[in-house]
Amino acid sequence: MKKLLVDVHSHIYTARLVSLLRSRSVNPRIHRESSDGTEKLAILPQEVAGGRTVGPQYWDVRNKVSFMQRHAIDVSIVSLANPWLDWMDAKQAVTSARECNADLEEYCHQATQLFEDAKGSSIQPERRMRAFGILPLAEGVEVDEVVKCLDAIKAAPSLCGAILGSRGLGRGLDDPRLEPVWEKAAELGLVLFLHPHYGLGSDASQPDGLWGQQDNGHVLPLALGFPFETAAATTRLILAGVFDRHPQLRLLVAHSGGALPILSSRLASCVAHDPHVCNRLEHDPRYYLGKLYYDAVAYGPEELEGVAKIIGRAQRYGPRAASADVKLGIARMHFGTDHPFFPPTRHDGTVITDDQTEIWRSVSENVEAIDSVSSWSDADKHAVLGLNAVSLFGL
Ligand code: 5CU
Repeated sequence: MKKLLVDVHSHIYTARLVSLLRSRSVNPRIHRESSDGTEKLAILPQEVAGGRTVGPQYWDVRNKVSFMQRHAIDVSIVSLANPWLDWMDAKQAVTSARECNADLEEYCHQATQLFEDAKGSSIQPERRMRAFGILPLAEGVEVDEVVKCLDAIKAAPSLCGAILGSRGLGRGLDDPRLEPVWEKAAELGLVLFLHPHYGLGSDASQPDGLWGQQDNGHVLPLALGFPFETAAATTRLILAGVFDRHPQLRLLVAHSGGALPILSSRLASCVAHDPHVCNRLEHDPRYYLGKLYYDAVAYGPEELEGVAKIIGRAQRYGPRAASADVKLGIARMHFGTDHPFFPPTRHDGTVITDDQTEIWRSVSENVEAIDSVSSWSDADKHAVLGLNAVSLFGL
C-alpha cells in the first residue's frame, strides 16, 4: 500500500514579497549582481554579494504542484521562507502579515484547481495544499497585533498554524511581552513552526570567526549555524517556563530539533548545577522535549532513530516518572523536504532551478532515511511519513 506522504516543511515566497525583495538594495533581497547573471536570493546576514540562484520554484504554485506530483507528495503545508517579516518596520509588518496570509490562502486555492486536473493521490484536491500563516513579528509591533493575527489565522480555511523565527519582537522568544502569543496559540490549538535564520551571529563569518577563511559556501551556517540557533531559541523558551505555563502549546521545531536533542542531557546537567535556574522549572529540561513536535528533516536514519529515542525518554522526567518509550518519540516526528532549498546540482556545480523532471536528492534522502530506520516498524514509518501530520494538523 502506498504510504501517505505529508510534507510539513516546504517554503515559498509570495509574489508580493518577491516584488518587495527585488526592489531592495540590502539583504534580504533578490538581485542580479552575480557573475553568472542569474537572479540570486541573498537572505543570510553574512552573504553580501552572493546568494542562492532563484527561479519560479520559490513562488510559482504550478512549480510546487509539479514538484509534489513528481515526488508522490500527497499534502504540503507551505510556509513563508526566512527571514519572514523580521526586517520590516512595525507598520509594514502588520500590513504585510495580513497581505501574506491572504496570498497564502489564494495560493492554496490555486493549487486545488491544479490538483483537480492532476492525478496521483487519493487525497481530494482541496485538501492537498495547506499553509502556515505568518505573524507580524518585527521590532516595534504591539503584541496585540500578533494575537489578532493568530485569531485571523485560526479563521482562515487553508491556514493551520504559523511559522516564526527566533527573534520575536526583536528580543528573542523568551521576551515576556510574547506571553499573550503563547497563551493565544495554546488556546486556539494552532501549531507554531519554529525555524532558524540567523545562525550563530555576524562575527561567525569574519576571517577569524567560527566559519573560517575558506569559501565553504553556505555549508557551515546551514549545517551547523541553523541547528544551534534552533537549539538556543527552544532552550530559551523552556528556561523561560513557557511550557510550564502553557502545557498545551504546540511547537513544531525545524530540522529535527536542531542540536537540542543531542545536547539535552548536557543542558539538564548545566541547569541542575546553576544556582540561577536549578529551581526555576517544574521538570528536568529533558521532559520538555517530549512536549515538542519535530520535522524529520535530518537526512539520515541513525539521526532519526536517535532523536525519537531521546524524545521518547522524556516521560522518565515527567510527573509519573514512567519508563522511556520510543513510540512517543516516533509519534512526534513529521516528514519534510525544505523545498525549494537544496535543489539538485549538476556535476559542474551549477544549480538546476526551473526543472520539471528531476527527482531531488534532498527529498529522496529524507524519505529513505525514514524508510530505513532499522528499529521502526512499517506502522512507525507510515506515521512519520504522513499519519502523524494528519492527526497534528487535523488534515
Ligand atoms: O539555503 C538556505 O539558505 C536555506 C534557508 O535560508 N532557509 C531554509 O529553510 N533552508 C535553506
